Amino acid sequence: MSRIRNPKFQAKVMSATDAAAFIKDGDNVGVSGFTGSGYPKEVPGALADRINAATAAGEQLRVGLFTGASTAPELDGALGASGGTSFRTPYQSDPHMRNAINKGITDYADIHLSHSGPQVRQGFLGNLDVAIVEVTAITESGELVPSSSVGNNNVYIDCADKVILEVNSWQSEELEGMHDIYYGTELPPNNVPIPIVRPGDRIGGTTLRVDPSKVVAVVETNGADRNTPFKPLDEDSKAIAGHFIDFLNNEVKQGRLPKSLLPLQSGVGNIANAVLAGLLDSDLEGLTSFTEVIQDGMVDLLDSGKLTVASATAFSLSPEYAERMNENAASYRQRIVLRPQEISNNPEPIRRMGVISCNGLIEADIYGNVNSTHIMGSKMQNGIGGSGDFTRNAYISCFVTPSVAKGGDISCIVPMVSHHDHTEHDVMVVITEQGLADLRHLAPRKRARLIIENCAHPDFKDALLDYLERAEKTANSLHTPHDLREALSWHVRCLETGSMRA
Ligand code: 0RQ
Repeated sequence: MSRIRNPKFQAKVMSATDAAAFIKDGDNVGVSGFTGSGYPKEVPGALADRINAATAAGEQLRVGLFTGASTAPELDGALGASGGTSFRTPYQSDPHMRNAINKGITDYADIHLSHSGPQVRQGFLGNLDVAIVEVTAITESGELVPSSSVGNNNVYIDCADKVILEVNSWQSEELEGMHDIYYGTELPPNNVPIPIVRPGDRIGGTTLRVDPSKVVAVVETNGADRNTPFKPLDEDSKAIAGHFIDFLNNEVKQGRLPKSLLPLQSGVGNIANAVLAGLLDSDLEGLTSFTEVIQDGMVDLLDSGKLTVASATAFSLSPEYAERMNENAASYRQRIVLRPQEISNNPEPIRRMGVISCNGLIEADIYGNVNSTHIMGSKMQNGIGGSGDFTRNAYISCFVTPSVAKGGDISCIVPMVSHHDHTEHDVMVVITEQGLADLRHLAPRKRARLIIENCAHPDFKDALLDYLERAEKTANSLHTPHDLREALSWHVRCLETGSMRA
């Protein structure tokens, strides 16, 4: 049976090339897609072809690109390489898009994921001209069954002047029923509390609504999500996971956390996945998750029964696990809820339910400030993503990282971070393969000694301690002593020599 079950939508089926022709120079385009899942597979490539042809003919065709989060080579890759993206928001991680941002070709506004939808709705980012959204199916009554991510799709479909739908038959039809699409949010002053009390609560319907008169094109596709395999667990990521789990067990022992913990949030990437694998080997049970992405480790936890329910906005799976999800979606949809990102990442339920957050970082400083986004102060890596939504509002906020990067030339613990994403006020626990620093209740100088002692790599420990002791002698205060002439000298040295080593 066709995935397009409504005749009005059937009549709008056309090629990706014809659909892309609806996009004009200067348009803002809101697309589906979150951590490599649920992004449109064909229209963005057709748009990139048009941009390349326009450039070759000496004409201009450039668009502003809004997504849920990171996408894939067919979308951020193709549009980033074309140079036709004048503006990009929020999180991205594609090498071509990153390059366009760092070369100044693309303006990048690195907005918190929970803010991105509401800011479009509020008109802070200008008019949204076109939405391109992947769906699993269109129902008889013209509603949209979402695919492997929800992201900002509800907002983009509601706000855009024109809507292009990609109906992807690679996505399992049994995803229908997994989503919880809540239309109860209003703009201030009319907004109301979000009635989620437990991570698995369902507060909306299972489909997205669309005004059919705005739908200008429907494109049929059959392409897999990005689905990159995770790296095998190495000794460092196992050690990081071990420290994190010891910490959680101790919190339970001290009576600060219940035995089933509190809802867990886990960031993207290999280390976050390793932490989830560590939970699988632990004695912890009855766990829940209120997070933004479901990765392989979380699927294993669901399969084992240790995790009872997971709330997120998207999948980020390896090819093997994506296949498993597609085959067993009917079973997983009892235990997985996919929500719009303005809900999955919303500070209000995160704070109220007491989420335990765990995210990666680029560098942390001795006082516990964290840089998640910039290499050596200026160069954008990916973006803040949801790390701010969760960290700032978590019951216990944790960060995980290897203690060194680039073969040991760079210390991930530095005197002063070269860019601030999460301040010392928000960061409670820092974990490297060396150990864990619990910063709660500590004043800055005590934090510094603990981070250096427990988290820094042995090759950089003495130099960090030496910096701290000299700063204590020369600074204008003993509260957070810094030597401002030297605070960023490690980064300067690295830019000049390729290494932070003295
Ligand atoms: O470089 O790619 O050239 O090898 O940064 O680092 O160690 O592979 O770690 O993939 O977990 O990413 C913070 C970027 C960590 C990620 C960050 C280099 C390192 C490597 C990647 P290469 P790793 P990860 C929910 C939460 C922000 C968003 C977030 C991130 C590359 O976790 O984007 O948390 N976080 N969202 O070599 C120079 C340093 C470095 C460094 C690492 N100190 N200096 N380079 N690298 N440390 C999910 C979403 O929001 C969607």
